[in-house]
Amino acid sequence: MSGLEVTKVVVTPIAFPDPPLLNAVGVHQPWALRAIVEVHTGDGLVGLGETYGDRRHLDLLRRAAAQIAGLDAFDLAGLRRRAAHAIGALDAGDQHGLTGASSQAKTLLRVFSPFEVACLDLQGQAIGRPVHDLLGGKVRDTVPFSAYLFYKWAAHPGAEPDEWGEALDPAGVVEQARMMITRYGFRSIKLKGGVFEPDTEIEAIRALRDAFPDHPLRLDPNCAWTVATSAGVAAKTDGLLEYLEDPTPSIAGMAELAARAPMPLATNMCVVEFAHLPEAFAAGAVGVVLADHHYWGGLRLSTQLATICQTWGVGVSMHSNSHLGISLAAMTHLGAATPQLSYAADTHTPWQSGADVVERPLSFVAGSVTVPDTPGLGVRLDRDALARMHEDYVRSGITERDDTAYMKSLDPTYETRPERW
Ligand code: GKR
Ligand code: MG
Repeated sequence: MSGLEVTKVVVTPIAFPDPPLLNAVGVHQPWALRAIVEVHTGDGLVGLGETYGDRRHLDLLRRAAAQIAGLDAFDLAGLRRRAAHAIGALDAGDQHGLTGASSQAKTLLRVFSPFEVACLDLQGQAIGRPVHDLLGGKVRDTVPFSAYLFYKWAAHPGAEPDEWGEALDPAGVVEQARMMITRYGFRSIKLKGGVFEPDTEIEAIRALRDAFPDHPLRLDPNCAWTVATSAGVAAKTDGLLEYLEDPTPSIAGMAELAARAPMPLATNMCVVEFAHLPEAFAAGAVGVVLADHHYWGGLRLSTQLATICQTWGVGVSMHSNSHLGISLAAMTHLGAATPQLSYAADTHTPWQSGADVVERPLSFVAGSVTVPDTPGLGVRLDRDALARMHEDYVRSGITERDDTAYMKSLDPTYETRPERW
């Protein structure tokens, strides 16, 4: 298809306001970073991708972007070869400490992903079909998402309280859940833990169960607990959780725990690339893998991951980080075309208070996003918003997500370590 030759690729780092959400490694900074990828073709089509905005990742994105002009947007194998050539042996590392170990293979898939999504967006636009058709067709018309709760302060120090207020105890967590469910209609609830000692977080889970008897619940302390502590939490939350997410680090630790835990263990930290699957599945370490196309190598490889999970009797859910509407659209197409998705997907969308880089972001009705049937991803770039958010990126002076450094700047005594409890 002659018109689908890539003529230009633009990578734009952006920043948008983020509330003080607490987690096992600190607190979200006042600005969250993303990078927006535009892939342009000769006949004026623009394909979109969205990914992390951290400096080293951005550098690799730019190296890859420089190699893509001239490529046919249908040639995803060529795209991967060019991305691999562009980044060579470089490894972007994992500065966040929340999405598992890094490796060169994972770095390549993370760099490839937004370009793959943008090329699928282009392919869909060119043939007049939605991206989910390119992934094998949709198996559902709506994709369910979960209410993603965080312990949080009322405001960043020195700022006015945000609309969500403070959530530092069970009552605050329940109130946050109530607001989120009233606004968005979510039917599953996830609490980000690893902030307070485990019994305090179990109290919050019990309070959520009392307040929402029919909503499936999840707790995710991002590896803040030892195997022994995790086993204690698993016993105390028996019957309360649909899954316990990343209670403890490593495949071996999760396998030891899984043998005793009454509920499935889920992960976006110990199984984060294809090379981890054989050991983890053979050891029975995890019952649910959280797919995330941003680092599993895009939408097509994520559907393959789901098929492998199914072969091993492992469930599939979806992980998220702070993100905007291009990612939400990509997650929705992936969710639509992944029969194995057996849980509501995570999303940080409610925390972004309506900020977006797309003109009409997809929205939630009764906790789900209706799958778009328009060509491509079904979202268009809002160029004024992109320019504004890029200025915010420059003005913020933030070039890396670093929840720990921000927390330490506010509380010099703060320490973080895996298996803190
Ligand atoms: O936004 O603080 C956060 C989350 O903790 C995020 O960074 C994690 O990667 O949502 C993620 C998770 O499920 O671990
Ligand atoms: Mg997680």
